[in-house]
Amino acid sequence: ALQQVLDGDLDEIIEALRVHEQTVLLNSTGTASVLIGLQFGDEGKGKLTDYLANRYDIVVRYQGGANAGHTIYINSKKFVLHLIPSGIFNPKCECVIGNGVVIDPESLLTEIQSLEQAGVQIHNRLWISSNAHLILPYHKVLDAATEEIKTNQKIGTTGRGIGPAYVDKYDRIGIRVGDIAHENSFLKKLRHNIQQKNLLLDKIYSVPLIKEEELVQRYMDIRTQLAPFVKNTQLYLISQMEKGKSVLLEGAQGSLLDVDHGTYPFVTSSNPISSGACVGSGIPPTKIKHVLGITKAYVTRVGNGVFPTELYGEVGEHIRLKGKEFGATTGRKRRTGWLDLPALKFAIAINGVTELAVMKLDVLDSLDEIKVCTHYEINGQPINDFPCSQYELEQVSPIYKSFEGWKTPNENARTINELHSHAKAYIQFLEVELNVPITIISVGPERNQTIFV
Ligand code: 2SA
Ligand code: MG
Repeated sequence: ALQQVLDGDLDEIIEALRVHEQTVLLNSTGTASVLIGLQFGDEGKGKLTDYLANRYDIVVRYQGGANAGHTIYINSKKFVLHLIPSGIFNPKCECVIGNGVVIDPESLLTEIQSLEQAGVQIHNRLWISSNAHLILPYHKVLDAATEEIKTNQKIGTTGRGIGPAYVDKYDRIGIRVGDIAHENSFLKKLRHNIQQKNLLLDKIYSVPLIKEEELVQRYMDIRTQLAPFVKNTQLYLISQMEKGKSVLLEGAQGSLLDVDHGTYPFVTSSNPISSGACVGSGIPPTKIKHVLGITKAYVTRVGNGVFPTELYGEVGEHIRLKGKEFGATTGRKRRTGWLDLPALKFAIAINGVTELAVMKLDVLDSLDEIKVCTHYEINGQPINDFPCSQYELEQVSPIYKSFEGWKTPNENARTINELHSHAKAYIQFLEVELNVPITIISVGPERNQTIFV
């Protein structure tokens, strides 16, 4: 079979890959798949996780926290999830918030409540890792205060306390979800941390302090509300997989925001990439059979940091409005730009992507011209690799290939052949350039506006 592939032309190779990967996706018994954003977040992970969840038994979040905003439309009703995995709308799916996530319990309880009000069953379907760290109110105060004192390089965080909570985790002073089970030691840790943080807030940042008694009282109540959800999810996941259950690991943010591999320092404080899924869930790498990479048909970025293909004029604004490109957590305007193949190839490589989904193709529907950055140049010299350093990335000039727009709505297309021929040519160009089969194309926010190639 390999020889056949080697002897074949590109189309046949892509076809062979596609058939192989779809088999993996459908036969995921006892294995795990990772669904991961290949850009700066907001690629459409929420929509696809919801769409694919009916093929899996368990959906897991493995990093990040309530900075994420996963938007899902079901029958024109919009839901935004921040912590709860996007499998929650599929009643037969269980959902797990893994050990790698930092959990703001107040935000989680609000989310649980609003889903329950919408008729979604949460109890006995949602499990939270006892090893996940808590985000406490002082982390949010510190998030804002550390941004405030940065004079030139503000990251543009979501203010959800993500960075400071991970700092405490790696400083080994964090409080974990499992700690709530032991009242006395929990309260001792909590009081100690509040007092330490208040020293910082007072002496370094000169901002209002955390009210210790008020916070402790609030958390006495939160403790009891969280308790029913807490589990050793690491072992639970492994044992469920041994019984043949399949798992979908849902990334948050995106590969270029990864703290190790992204556009540091303008990144988040976790590892969204596929290998982070193992660390953040306890699932061993040998169980991951499938990595679905998600890209939009263009690029957005919210927060600061380099963005080589950014659009500043009318076209950028058009994409923002048509694509509803506003932060799902903070409401901030997302920056918009043309698809960037060097960045995408890099993300595909570090994630080991086995198949690709292209989202929001419909957003480009009314443009006269569509551009794709095929490579970069620095001082007129082409460069092949996506630069690691922020400094070098700031020097690159994107070189574009231009496509004639299709100027026809594609939102009703349900097969690739129902796409306008120019839109189909755009997808085929990407598939060949990226050398990964494109198996999903999204042409609108609703579940049914999805083409399975
Ligand atoms: P943080 O808060 O410490 O994680 O911020 C660090 C950087 O990571 C970016 N970041 C995000 N980028 C895109 N989408 C995210 N979620 C929300 C959304 C964002 C929002 O879905 O729209 O509502 O603003 C997300 N979360 C973190 C962040 O912008 C910083 O650049
Ligand atoms: Mg989002």
